[in-house]
Amino acid sequence: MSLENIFTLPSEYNDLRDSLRSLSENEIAPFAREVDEDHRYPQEAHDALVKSGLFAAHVPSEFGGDGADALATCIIIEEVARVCGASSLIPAVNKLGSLPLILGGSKEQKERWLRPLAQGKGFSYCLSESESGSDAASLKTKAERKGDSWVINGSKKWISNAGVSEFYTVIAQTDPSLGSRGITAFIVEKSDPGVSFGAPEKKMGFRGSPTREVYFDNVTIGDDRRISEVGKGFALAMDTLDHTRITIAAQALGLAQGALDAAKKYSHERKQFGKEIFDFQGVQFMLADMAIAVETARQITYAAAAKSERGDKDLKFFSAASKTYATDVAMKVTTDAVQVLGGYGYVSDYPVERMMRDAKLTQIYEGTNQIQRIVIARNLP
Ligand code: COS
Repeated sequence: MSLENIFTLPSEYNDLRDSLRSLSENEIAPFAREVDEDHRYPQEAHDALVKSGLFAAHVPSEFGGDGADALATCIIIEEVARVCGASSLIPAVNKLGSLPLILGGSKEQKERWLRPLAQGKGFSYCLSESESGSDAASLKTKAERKGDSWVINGSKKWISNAGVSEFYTVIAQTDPSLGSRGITAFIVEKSDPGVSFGAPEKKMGFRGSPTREVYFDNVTIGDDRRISEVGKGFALAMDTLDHTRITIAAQALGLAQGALDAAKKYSHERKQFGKEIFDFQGVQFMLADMAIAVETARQITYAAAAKSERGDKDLKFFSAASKTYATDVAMKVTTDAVQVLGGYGYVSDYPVERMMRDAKLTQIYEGTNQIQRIVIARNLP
């Protein structure tokens, strides 16, 4: 037996991290505060990611993407989140929106929507509704078969990057009498007649990423837009989340790492009682606990990503566990980073209060951490 390369990333992942680190610091970080304060989409990050082929790096190379595996995609999201949470939602949402197509679509359908995605046309995921959040199978948006077409009516809520994205995976009820077995997945385009968007939500964090309702008013599409078997859309939506909840773990990990880095730097700059505050054991213990938590979150997130790529049997457990653990870590570490910076942590001159506000959402979206614990309990090792 050899331990060579066990618990050590192969060098290509470290190289990817290095290039993302410099892209994020040079082209994304300078706008992070502004997009948060102005509640505006991070177009600079969008353009930088498209230019470097990382807008939707998970798209297989046969469809014009980078063919990044699940771990590489996590590292991309983590590194962008380390400087700007809202920008990291670009690659994360693009994977979430398009994974049902990758898992369930035909070759022609993939050709049709993945290629433009890789080139910069975003892809959002429409599952939640105003009355259907944790109980996802209770969704009411209807798709009715009319001859060769489907007619969609209803609305979806909390849709990340709505209005910016060109394409939308819509999970709709096709036979209400069948419950979760009467749900089907479709692709709707922004330009389809009958599609419209609500006003952007006024959010605590992730303010650079627009969250809006999406309305469907007699949106009539062909059967070539259906990407699941009729009645298999709920299983496809859940299968998707088993893979993408790991990207939220990666995003949380990036936020936590960014906050830890800022707190460590500040602790050496700030002097009180005649010395750096780093020299006080009270601060050292906080930084040590933050670093333990971040590194532990990284290990489970990367392990989960490898399981996603391989389709391991224990993916459901690892996916939900990594999401729960890393997002709870992000909340604690970003809050502690604010504490280390004191008054300076509480104002927007430093990024840690923004990271703390962003971290809160990671415990809520793609399934609350309470729902994750249900999934974990149902899939105990
Ligand atoms: N992969 C594939 N199929 C799955 C699945 C998964 N991970 N989870 C459930 N299914 C299937 C089940 O096999 C079952 O199919 P059959 O009826 O054919 O046996 C069906 O879906 C219903 O499953 P279940 O009864 O477990 O569904 P529940 O209504 O109890 O819901 C939870 C399960 C709570 C886990 C689900 O509703 C959920 O994840 N909720 C949170 C939603 C969410 O994350 N929202 C965030 C919005 S996306 S940003």
